[in-house]
Amino acid sequence: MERTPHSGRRTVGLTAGFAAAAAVLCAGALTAPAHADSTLGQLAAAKGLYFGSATDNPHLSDTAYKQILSSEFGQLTVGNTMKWQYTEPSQGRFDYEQADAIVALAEANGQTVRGHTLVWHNQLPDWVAAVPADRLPGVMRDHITDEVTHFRNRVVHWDVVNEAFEEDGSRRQTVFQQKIGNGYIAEAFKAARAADPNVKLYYNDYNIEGVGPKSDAVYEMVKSFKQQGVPIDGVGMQAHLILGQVPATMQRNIQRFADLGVDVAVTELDIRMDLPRTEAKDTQQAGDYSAVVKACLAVSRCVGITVWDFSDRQSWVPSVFPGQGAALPYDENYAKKPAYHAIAAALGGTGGPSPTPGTGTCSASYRVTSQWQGGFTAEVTVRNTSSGPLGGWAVTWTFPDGQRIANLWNGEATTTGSSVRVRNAGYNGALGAGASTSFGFLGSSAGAGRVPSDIACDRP
Ligand code: 9MR
Repeated sequence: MERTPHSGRRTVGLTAGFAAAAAVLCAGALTAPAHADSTLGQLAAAKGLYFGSATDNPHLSDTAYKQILSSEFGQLTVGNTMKWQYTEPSQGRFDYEQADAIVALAEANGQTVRGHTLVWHNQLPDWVAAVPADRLPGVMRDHITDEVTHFRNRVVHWDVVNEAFEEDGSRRQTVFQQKIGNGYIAEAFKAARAADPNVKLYYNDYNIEGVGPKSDAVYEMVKSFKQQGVPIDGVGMQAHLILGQVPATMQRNIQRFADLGVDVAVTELDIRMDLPRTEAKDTQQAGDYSAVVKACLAVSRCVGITVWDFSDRQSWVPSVFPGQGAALPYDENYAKKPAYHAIAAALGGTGGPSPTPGTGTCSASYRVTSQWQGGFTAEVTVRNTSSGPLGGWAVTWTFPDGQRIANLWNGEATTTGSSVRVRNAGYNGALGAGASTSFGFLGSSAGAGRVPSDIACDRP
């Protein structure tokens, strides 16, 4: 598809890509192995879009987390601390300290920032609901003006209004809807434009990824904004998706918004599953992530994709949907999951094993992650202990207490009696100097049994 110099993807994507590449070059000089695989941010930038992650202030004290956040992504979204509750906790008292910390980190890393979010019914301080109807438009405008002005030239997109529609396409009865009426969304966009003529202004919502009553309603709103000259530049499709349920109409839906003359961004992507993870679910999830990336890539005005944090350790999903989770491309221990490799492959990366076997050496460590009557889960971390590349690995051990593997992910197991040999999967064999990956399994036995004493790692 033809990409014009005026398309949103070209403008935003190249800026992000350039910056991300520069950041990685700097990091590379200090720590990265010479032949490190391209990051998701770099792969996306090469295709003219960004690939980013949401983050939140408390996570940044975890160094392993921060290292991946800083190196892998071309864009960050401030997951919480740009919301009204944090930025104007009482009327006229503005506080950007926490959001500034994330923006400063992004700037230091050469990452762009999406601003999220100015007007939303959630995480709204109580005082706003108490403002009389005739004063609420002014209060809303003041909030937008102050925040957009504060972050002028530091964020590339603003989610101006978030989640204003119900599933049936009617307006959500928020305090803004009830006290200001239908016009509040247009008023919010006008205030944001007045405060920053350059930032891209987005309407953002969930369950608008496919064609349906809710996305139809957003479509009609965008169409009428365009007709009336209300300043809108983009639509954010959050994409909090369920395993196996990427809407078949996603690409067509992105395209119809693009055809109205706005950009589209996938703003909060995660794909949740019923726990526990299994190899089959991981494979399905990898295919689902790939489908989303391909739908975006197919439309030139789809400017980028953001995951709603990158690791299952920080995901919002388990706390809101009990029994569900494992929604992100990295696991709780920051190992890349099949979803990660599928995203990389969809973005044009190799997504497979290194073509050279490598000369490195490796180590393996075995850890029981949970246990119950009759079963357990364990995780084995494989590390390239040499200063050269490792093209593949095989881990062996003997179960001391009659344990059996019921289901194993991120590797291929062969067992003979109590002897086990696990080879890398197609996508996690190549490890740069010092890098690590992990595989896991569900085992059966009375309890977890003892940890094997003869665990060893070698090239296959
Ligand atoms: O990830 C955010 C979580 O930490 C907050 O507790 C939650 C409060 O509603 O908001 C989460 O982020 C939401 C985002 O701002 C808007 N779309 C849905 C996201 C997940 O709930």
